[in-house]
Amino acid sequence: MNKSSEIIENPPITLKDLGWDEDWNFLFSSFKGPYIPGRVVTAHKTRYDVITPDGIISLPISGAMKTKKMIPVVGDFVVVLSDPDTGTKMIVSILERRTTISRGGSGEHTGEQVIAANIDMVFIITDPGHDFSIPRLLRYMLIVRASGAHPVILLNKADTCDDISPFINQIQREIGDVSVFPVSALQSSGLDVLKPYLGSQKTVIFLGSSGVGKSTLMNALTGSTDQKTGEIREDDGKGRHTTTVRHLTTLPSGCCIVDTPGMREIRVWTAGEHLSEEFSDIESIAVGCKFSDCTHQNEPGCAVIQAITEGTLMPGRLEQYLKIQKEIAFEKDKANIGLKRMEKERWQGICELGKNYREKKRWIQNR
Ligand SMILES: Nc1nc2c(ncn2[C@@H]2O[C@H](COP(=O)(O)OP(=O)(O)OP(=O)(O)O)[C@@H](O)[C@H]2O)c(=O)[nH]1
Ligand SMILES: [Mg+2]
Ligand SMILES: [Zn+2]
Repeated sequence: MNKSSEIIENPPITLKDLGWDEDWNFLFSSFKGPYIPGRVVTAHKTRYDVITPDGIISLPISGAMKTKKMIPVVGDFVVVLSDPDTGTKMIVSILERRTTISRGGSGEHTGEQVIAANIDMVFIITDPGHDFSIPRLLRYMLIVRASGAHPVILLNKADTCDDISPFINQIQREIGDVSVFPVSALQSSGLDVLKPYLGSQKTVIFLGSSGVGKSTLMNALTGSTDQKTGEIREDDGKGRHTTTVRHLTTLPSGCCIVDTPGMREIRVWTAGEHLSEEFSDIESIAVGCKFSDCTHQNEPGCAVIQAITEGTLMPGRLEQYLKIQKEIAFEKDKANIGLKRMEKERWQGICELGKNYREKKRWIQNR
């Protein structure tokens, strides 16, 4: 066995089971040579578990990809170099993504952080306990809207609550255009309504805080205990998360599902148009504001403030809108600062090269 790859298992899963279709085939056909297609099922730090026609293989990425910062994520369809002469196996390219689930970078990281690719449907999972928060759900909704995937909200742990309907009503009232289903992953109840979303060749991802029951739901749907759930917890110093890596698995229906670790911080990474879409109620009222650049905070003739005074718009809704708007502007600034810093570092690098060259030249002349 060569050092660059290692066959993990040989599953009876084909790429077609994972959503490989004519369009992917077309994109792949431009790669001529000893290449095979694959789909990333788990992305580790520097290696990727990829399903290929040869089975699941743990692979590194090529040096060129590293240089271009072309980093695969779970769900990516990739091009794998599989050279029978040298035994080399590595990922050499990523096929153009149809959708990307992204968020703003957390902490030191700036810009877009891609969580997963080629996702059709997102199950945003919450519970009727301490996790329940409309602002949090709104953030997830924005992430999904910007991704091109379709959102569904699941209120898990319905068994822990005598009456779940007030929670559903509140989501429908304050978030609007999205399907909401109460389920109990632990008791495997309410799951039948999810079947239409779990069709063959579709990919679904679970998003939600740690402990809401994403992995329990994954196990309930797959009928396995493959995903570790709440009882076993790994303390990473920043919080306790049971799932630590994003992982794609398949259902007998042919649907792919991706379990993710709970998100600590949900920074929105989106263009303004998705904010307008999510808050279309405010945007349509704002058409009546006196000033076209009204910030709906203290301007005269503001139709939004008037709607709040008249009770046709909830103040909390405007508060959320303004908060997320500010956050998106901040993320953009942060990304711009990051770009400027990169540019500065690049110039520093070039200057450094120049300095080395001049020193070398001087040394040769003085010899
Ligand atoms: N009562 C009840 N408990 C549940 C339900 N679903 C999950 N749990 C429990 O909630 C705890 C957390 O479940 P997990 O599935 O590990 O949660 P998770 O969202 O995967 O968490 P992370 O991997 O940390 O992001 C476990 O103790 C589960 O047994 C449910 O429907 N009802
Ligand atoms: Mg989990
Ligand atoms: Zn206004």
